Amino acid sequence: MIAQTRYVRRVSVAIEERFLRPAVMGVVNVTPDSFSDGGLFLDPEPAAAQARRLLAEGAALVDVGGESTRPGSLGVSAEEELRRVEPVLEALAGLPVSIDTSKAEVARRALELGAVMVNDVTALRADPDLVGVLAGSEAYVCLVHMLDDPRTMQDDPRYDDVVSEVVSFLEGRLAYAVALGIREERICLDPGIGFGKTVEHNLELLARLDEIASIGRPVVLGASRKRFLGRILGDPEALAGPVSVGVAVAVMAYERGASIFRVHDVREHVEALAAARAVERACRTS
Ligand code: HH2
Repeated sequence: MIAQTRYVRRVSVAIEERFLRPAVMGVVNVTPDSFSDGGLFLDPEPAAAQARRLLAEGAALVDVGGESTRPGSLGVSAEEELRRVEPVLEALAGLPVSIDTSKAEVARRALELGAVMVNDVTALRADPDLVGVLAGSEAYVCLVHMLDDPRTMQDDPRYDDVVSEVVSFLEGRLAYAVALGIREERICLDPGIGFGKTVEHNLELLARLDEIASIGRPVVLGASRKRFLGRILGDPEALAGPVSVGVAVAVMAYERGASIFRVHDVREHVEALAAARAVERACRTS
């Protein structure tokens, strides 16, 4: 008989049924160096408290990460990542948690501890063992577009047509994941705002987000607090962006078909997206 791993279970509905559009995913970075909240939630207690706060503010799930992927970052070992996230995941048992990791070992442990989603910014390219862990589980999976890796991704990123290149990348990673046993209905896709993109690339992806949605899987958007939001306002040195601009971008992305919004400021996004949804419904009925 084939041995059953402990995390084979739980989430049998399609991701779009479990996380109704628009769904907000709250960010909890258990890191010393994340670009906007690094060091704030490094200890398990404040991290778990922040996750509970974000869920109380209306997040459908929280994304817990133990490794920064900001431009230029070098990454950490699986041991260090686990040391950071394990106690937080233990404290959040029973709550809807996503693990932001590219490592099979971290994902495996997170799923054992109850995580329902694995959010991999490398779209299953960094660790060849991750796809097997996911195929053997019922976890949801987020596949993200990134040019190169965090160390080099912002070194003069170039595309002929950023949107069609991101679309064909995501279609390719979706096909790979499905071919290796991850059910399509469990997968969502993310154009990777800021992952190897200039301000203009990010804006074009947002303007033409409907083309990403046309792939047919729920689209995740992670624009929250990213530096391009500050640069839109004319500050060429901005390292992070204001909440107001992030909320505006999220609403525009919703109108173009985005489903899940990965954000640090949950209440503001939940409220703005509720308004966007009400207007969308009014359009349909008028
Ligand atoms: N962005 C970051 C991390 N994970 N996951 C998805 N699906 N989409 C994103 O855009 C995304 C992501 C980077 O933001 P943050 O976690 O706030 O910073 P850091 O990587 O410095 O921890």
